[in-house]
Amino acid sequence: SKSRLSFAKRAEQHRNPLARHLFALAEKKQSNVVLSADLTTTNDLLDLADRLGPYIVVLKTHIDILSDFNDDTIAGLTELSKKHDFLIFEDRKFVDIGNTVQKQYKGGVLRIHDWAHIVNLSVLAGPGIVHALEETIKNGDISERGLLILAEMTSKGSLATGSYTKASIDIARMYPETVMGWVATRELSQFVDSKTDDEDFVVFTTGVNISSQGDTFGQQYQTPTTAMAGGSDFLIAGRGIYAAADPVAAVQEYRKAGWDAYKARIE
Ligand code: 5BU
Repeated sequence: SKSRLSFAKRAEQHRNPLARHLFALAEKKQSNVVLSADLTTTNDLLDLADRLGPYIVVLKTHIDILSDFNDDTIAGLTELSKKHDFLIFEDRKFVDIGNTVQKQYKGGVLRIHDWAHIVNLSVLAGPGIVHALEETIKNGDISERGLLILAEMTSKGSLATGSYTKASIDIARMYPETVMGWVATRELSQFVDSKTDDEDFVVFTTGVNISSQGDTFGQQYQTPTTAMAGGSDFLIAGRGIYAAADPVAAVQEYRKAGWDAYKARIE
């Protein structure tokens, strides 16, 4: 496992350029916060991204929840990602056969591949989905694009456990050039073969909230501190930050909690 190494070291050693960029950004901004910016108008989304951009390393979007998605949405996000130096992660959760997913990733009105550095997917339908997305990435002329596999989910009763989680990791390891890591609640070291120690899959953890245990639809939270102690690398938080009375104060609190916990675990 690489969780005891510093992000600086992991940036130096990583084979994937997007992972290197991410680790370097985290060191530079002293933050491992991914803001889940689940707002539903372009104005609200861009306003939040502009105010909180300095404190985060990745902005996670659900682009299909916007009521007024248009070209300015993407122009605005792209401009803010450069202004504040954060990556964009579209939480699209691709799940179909490879041929369909390629079209959903490249085309449609959303043209996700054009603007999202990171997207995620489920391996419910087997490895073909990763093959298809990887082909789009490799054939495209945009260099920094990466995939995350949904190895676990945070909601109560999730079926992404046990052999499903293990299969997610096995498939990730088939595509190390484009799969930069997975979304999981913890390190999953029981599934990762420690013999192959040039591997360094990045762990993104959703369901992070300092002041709540969950919601009425089965969301289950842990804190930044427990997530980092469990082997997470990047903390994804939504309502805990954007729905706080003062989102700027909240993001600073999550950033400090995440960074302190990161510092405490490295060698
Ligand atoms: P919250 O407001 O911090 O609960 O938002 C969590 C976000 O992470 C939201 O955008 C979900 O769609 C997303 N999510 C999740 O909550 N749990 C998961 O297992 C995965 C994504 Br994968």
